[in-house]
Amino acid sequence: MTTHPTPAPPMIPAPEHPAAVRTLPAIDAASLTGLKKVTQYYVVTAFLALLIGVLIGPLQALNYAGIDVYSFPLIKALLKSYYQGLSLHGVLNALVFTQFFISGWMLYLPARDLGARINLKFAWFTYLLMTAGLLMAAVPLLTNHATLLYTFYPPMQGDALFYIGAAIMVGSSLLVVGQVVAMWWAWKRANPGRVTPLVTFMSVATWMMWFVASLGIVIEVLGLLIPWSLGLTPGVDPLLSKTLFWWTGHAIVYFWVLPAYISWYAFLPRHAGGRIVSEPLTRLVFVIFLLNSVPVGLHHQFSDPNISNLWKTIHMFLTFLIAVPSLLTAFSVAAALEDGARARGGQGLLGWITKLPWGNAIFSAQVLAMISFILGGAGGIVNASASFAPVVHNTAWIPGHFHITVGTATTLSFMGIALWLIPHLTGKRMPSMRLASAAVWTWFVGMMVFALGMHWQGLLGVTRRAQVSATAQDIYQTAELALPKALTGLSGVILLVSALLFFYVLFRMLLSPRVQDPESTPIPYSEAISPAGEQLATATPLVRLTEPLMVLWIISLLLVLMMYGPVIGKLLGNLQLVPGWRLY
Ligand code: HEM
Ligand SMILES: [Cu+2]
Repeated sequence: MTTHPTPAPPMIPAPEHPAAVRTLPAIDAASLTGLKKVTQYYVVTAFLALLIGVLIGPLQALNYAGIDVYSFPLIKALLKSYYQGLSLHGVLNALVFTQFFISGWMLYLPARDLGARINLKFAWFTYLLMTAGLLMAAVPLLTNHATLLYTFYPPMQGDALFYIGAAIMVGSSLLVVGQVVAMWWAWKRANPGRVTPLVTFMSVATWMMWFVASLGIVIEVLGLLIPWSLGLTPGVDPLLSKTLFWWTGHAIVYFWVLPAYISWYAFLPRHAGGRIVSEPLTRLVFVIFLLNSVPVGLHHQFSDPNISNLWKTIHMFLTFLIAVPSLLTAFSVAAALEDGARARGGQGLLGWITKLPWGNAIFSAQVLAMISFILGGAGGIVNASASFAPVVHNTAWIPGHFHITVGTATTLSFMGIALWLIPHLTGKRMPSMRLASAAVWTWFVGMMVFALGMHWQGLLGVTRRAQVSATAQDIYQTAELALPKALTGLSGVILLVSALLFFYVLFRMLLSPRVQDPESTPIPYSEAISPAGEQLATATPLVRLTEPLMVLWIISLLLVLMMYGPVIGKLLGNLQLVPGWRLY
């Protein structure tokens, strides 16, 4: 039985999926409305950030097509330099959009899954604090006082306000971790012996992973960058900072994709009329991510001094290992879709694919996102290999890679999810499936063309983070670059059209009146072919092994300390403090 106080009528039915929790009372209508409102604020803030961030992208694509638009009066009035635009693009898209969307999404899902009545005041406080941090960091970004690119590597130095705002924004996400873990723990105590429902399990494991991952950047910003930018310390050690940055910086990519995995596993089968293949396997995948996502960051530092090759190699192998749960995901989700397609009469070895609901933008966005992720993941293995890394490191290949991972696997999934989530939160209706589909397919095509152009340019040695269109060096004018440059420029145009279509659909939906009961668009829970069951006593060993997330959380923290302790210890023993630079 539950410990929640004073249930108030009227009641909203609990989720209809088989693993739904029946011992908690249904969440009451007022709290549900409140929960939906705060989630909506997170999601809308996220998409506002994406809107601004994405509008800068095509300018950069034109740069890599050899076309310099940064001296145009309008653009000059808005952006002081290519690099200010690039800093805004990276921060708004990769850090702000993702974190806000995920905070709303992974607060809402477990609360609904468990039927828990959360502390709404705390949820609003967290949202407002996160937004305050964002606005603080935005001031120096917009005034060209923090043109540091989204990695803000020292000794490049920005205004203290940027680091303080970023710390508050990232720190607020840890409050969401606290709220969700506490919610789950209260449920555990109220339901001894029960198996955690799958969506909650995936959300809690992801938040736990993010907590361990975030420690690197939290230590970097609080311990090194803020005191340094305030002039309290004489200098900063760039290598130590960079190492702490990549402690978080690689794992953050799993913080970006796992929330999409939740949807691919739990909801995507439903859109296709299929079932989750195996809940126990899904739980295993998330546990591997919890344990193995973080101690891999040195694959970003193969060429850095004062870090031994032994540790670089260990991190490299751990990176290869973390490809395994993604492969498990690709096969499981494909099987779930095949299950749906065959139920709809699909036949043949591959013929079933034609029976999938490709015209449904909610579905196609997420499947195209997955396809993109398969290609991106393959490229990731190349990036992480010590032997290949020197070929692609810091070339256009790298942005080519992460636009088909975070820029498509995550972004396109969130776009697709928004198409049902916003009606579900607000009772508003999606205005046009055709326009939404057009947005989704053009995003996919645009990003595929972009990836082709950028990977190709990278292999030919074009550097990333360079205003190549404004340089006099004819190395960037050779004939062999003509085609990849043209492809990159073309992709920028396709993606601009796609973004305009998507945001048109999104804002028309948001600005329209409420026309239906929000709950008439349900959370698309899928059934499972092989469920985890409800009671631990009768569950399989795999389910029982994956249930104690608290213990696994501690193990994951210890693993990170083991894999980073000696590396950071050595750097601390040989500190090299240097003063800050402003290059902008
Ligand atoms: C309209 C779509 C987009 C286009 C045309 C685009 C284009 C580009 C280009 C050409 C670069 C490389 C710039 C350089 O290295 O000098 C870049 C960098 C980047 N983009 Fe995008 N992008 C788009 C959307 C996105 C999205 C959706 C995300 C993430 C959610 C994203 C995240 C990033 C990040 C993190 C960087 C690296 C910034 C840095 O190096 O500091 N982009 N983008
Ligand atoms: Cu990485």
